[in-house]
Parts: sequence; structure tokens; C-alpha cells
Amino acid sequence: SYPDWINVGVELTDRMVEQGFGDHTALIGNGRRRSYKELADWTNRLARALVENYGVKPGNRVLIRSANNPAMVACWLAATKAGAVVVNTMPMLRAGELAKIVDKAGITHALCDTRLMEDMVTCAKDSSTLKTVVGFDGTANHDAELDRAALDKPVRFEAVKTGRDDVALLGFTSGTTGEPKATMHFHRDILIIADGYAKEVLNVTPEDIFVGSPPLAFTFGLGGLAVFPLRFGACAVLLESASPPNMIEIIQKYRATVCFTAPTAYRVMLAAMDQGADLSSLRAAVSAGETLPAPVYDDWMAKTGKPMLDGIGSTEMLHIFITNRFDDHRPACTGRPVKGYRAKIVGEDGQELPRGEVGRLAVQGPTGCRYLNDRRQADYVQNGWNLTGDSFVMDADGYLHFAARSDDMIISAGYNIAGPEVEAALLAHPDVAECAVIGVPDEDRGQIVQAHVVLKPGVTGDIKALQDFVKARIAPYKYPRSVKFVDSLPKTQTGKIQRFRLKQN
Ligand code: 3SK
Repeated sequence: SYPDWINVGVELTDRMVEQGFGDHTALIGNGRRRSYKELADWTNRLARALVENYGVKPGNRVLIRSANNPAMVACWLAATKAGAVVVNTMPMLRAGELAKIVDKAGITHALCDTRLMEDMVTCAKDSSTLKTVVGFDGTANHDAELDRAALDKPVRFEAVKTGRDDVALLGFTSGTTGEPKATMHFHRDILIIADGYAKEVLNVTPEDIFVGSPPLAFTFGLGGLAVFPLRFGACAVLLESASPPNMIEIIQKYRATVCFTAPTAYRVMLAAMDQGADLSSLRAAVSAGETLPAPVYDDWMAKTGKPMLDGIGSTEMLHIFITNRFDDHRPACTGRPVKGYRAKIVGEDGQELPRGEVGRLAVQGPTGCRYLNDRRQADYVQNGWNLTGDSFVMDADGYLHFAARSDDMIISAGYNIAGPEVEAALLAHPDVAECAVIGVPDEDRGQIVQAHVVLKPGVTGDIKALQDFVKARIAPYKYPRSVKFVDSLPKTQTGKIQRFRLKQN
């Protein structure tokens, strides 16, 4: 339960100063540390500049364009304090993609890292709503228009009195169709994910140091790298380029304790440990965004003595809603719902299926999906349950096991084959670096399993050997009848494999 009037920008800054965290480091990035007091003052000055110099009004939709850095977090918090509804976007988006977001959200103001201005300005030229584009300095120099406007402002700002159920954030997701959807999240939702998942599962303390790869533009990143640390007086190290080697360097340098990333990066970290990398400071390794293959979980457990916390979340639900826990975890299992959430498995007719049967995952919880002006709302939320588009099995003990994205289920000669299960079998082969499995049309079988395989450096692929390897591990009918060796797999900017693009080829 939260008060009727709450502004999440204030809760994560000024409130933390009030609670005695003023001198504690809140953010590190681009070579600078910022304490909670500095962050509160910085965001108050920025908020004042947004209101006084640029006319931001409560309810205005404000887009932020930046890589992960403290200035992006400051702009998000400042715009939130000014009562705006914020849309965080990734630096890689081009003008055409930005235009779809601007149009859908009715963006009036854009705050853009000056290094990324070109596409933002191009997009604004054709927009009927976006009239103000302001540059900020994403480096630590504070040398851009917005920084200068904020420089002399007082450090006190009367934040807009937003209701707990006022929209604070629009989380954009493009799904597999490329047609963006915006999910509305309230001020209270942002606190709920911290007070739920981050507290119940991660048990975040002020001593924690967070690091990770997901963009802040993606709610997985905004939660894991800004909301969770700031809600508990902890510190986040933000990396503009969060390649696995950069993350490894930062974990060692700052003795980071909590990491948010995807399985592919954990595989690189495991290999680095074999070469002497010391990642022993990590007490929580959160894996989401892609299924966690059992060999990665097992290897992590063997090398660190701690479980990797596999979880599933979605932009629609804001963050992770089903997860393993430190004291309750199993390989190839996503765990049980986070406190406050409920899950069930349903068939095509929406009826609950018996334990052990594969079906669609349906979830209920306090942060459920509310699309902005989108007819797809009725597909996602049915009878009060959120249908995530994933196929899962609930076992006899109530634990949830991922089967496939519903559109990754391959039906071949009457068999239902979960693509990720074949991928997990292939990934266990020592020659395979990455792989993605899809169904392709076949005259005899309806569909056949096709594997796209990236080999480890220096290895020559042997299709028959890979097929036999899979047949020896899982039911032989699931083996990939077609195998293609590729240099890389198509991925989203958040690192998810785009299997639908493989299907288009
Ligand atoms: O995995 C995801 O897609 C996700 C999305 C938003 C928030 C959290 C997660 C894990």
C-alpha cells in the first residue's frame, strides 16, 4: 500500500537523502561517482529547467534518448519529478523507428544525448507533436544546452504531486511484428517491482553494487540498474557499452555484487573465470531475456557455489514476475511467481490445464498490462489474466518450466517440439557457441526443425555429428533435420534472438 500521492522521482532521490543516504554513492558512470545528495540536487535543477525553460507540463510525454549513463537516469528522474510521462529509448534507434514512438506516444519534448542528435532532429522535423528537442551531455562534462539551463537553478524543486495511479512511464515493445506497443505503468508500479522482486528475491541492501547490460530504455534495465539500487540506497555502475568483457572488468574493479544480464553474457563470464577472472564478489547473478540453458546454470553453480537466478518478465508486466530464489532453485526451471503475482497454464480455450501439460502461461499481478490505445490489449489480457505469449509447464510442485515462446513451438509430423529444448541440447555440444532453432515448412512433416548454429572459433562444423548428439540427448524425433552454420544470429538491441527473422529468410 502506498500513499495516494506519490512521485517516484522523489522517492528514489530526495526521500533517500531524508533517510540518511545523502553521502552514499548512488551512481557511477563515465568516470564519475554521484552521491544520493548530488543526484537529488541534480535532478531538482534539471526538473526546474524542464519546467521553466522548456515548458514541460504534468502529463506531457517526454522522450529520452541515450545510452546507459548517469545523465540518462537523472533526466528520467527529473522529467518524472516534473510530472511528465517518460519514454526511454535506445541509442541504436533510427529516425524512422523514433518517429513511430513519437507518433504513438504523442511526444512533446525530447531530451537527447548530444552525441545522438542527428536522428532525433530528423524525426522531430516531421512530427506534429514534438516541438522541443533539448540536448544533454551524457558524458561527465555537463556541457550541453540542458546542463547549462540547469546549472544556476536552485537545488530545491517542488515536484508535481502525482497520484500513485498516474502514468509515469510508457514502456515500448515491438514484439515480433515490428509494430510498437506502449505499456502504461503507474508511479506505484515502479515501486512495486522494487518492493516485490528486488526485496523479496534479491534482498537488496545499501552495500550492493549493481552492474549489467540491459538498456535503461528496456524495463528490465530500468528496474535492474536504476530502480532497484536507488530504492534501497545501493549503487549502480552504468556502462554505455556493456559488452561481457567490459562487465567483467567492472565487476572486478568495483567488486559488484548484483549482475543483470542474459545467458549469452554469463557463458562468456564462465569462460573468463577459467582464464582467471575473479567474479567472486557477485552474490546475485540474474538471468532473463532468454531461457537459461541448464549447462550454464550448472557451470555457474559449480564455479561459484551460488545459483544463477533465472527469471521471466515482460515489458507489459514491467519486470520479473516468476523467478528462482537463492534458497529455492532448480536447473531448467524458472521457479515460482514473485510475491503478489499468480500464474496458471491454460489451453487454447483459456481453461486451466492439469499440472505437467504444456500450455500458455497466464499471469495476474499488480503491474499487469495496460497498452496505450491498442486493440492488442484484448489479446494480451483475457478474463483478467495476462497472456504472455510463452508456453510453460507447471510441475506437480507448482514450479514453472519454460517450453517455448508460443510462436516458437514447432509442430512436426504431429509432434509438438519446443525449439528451446533442441537449442539446449545443441548448446551442450562443445563446438557450439550459440544457436537458434526454428520450424520451416516441409511437405511431408508439415514443419521440420531447422537449427542455425554459430560454431566456436576454429571449429569445422559436422552436421551429422550434431544431429547424432541431439538424438542421444532428447527424443530423437526432435533432432534438427536441417542445420545451417552461420556467423551470427539476428538479435534485438536487448540481446534477444529474433527467431522470426530467421523464419523470414
Ligand atoms: O525478459 C524480458 O523480456 C523482461 C522484460 C522486461 C522486464 C524484465 C524482463 C526479464
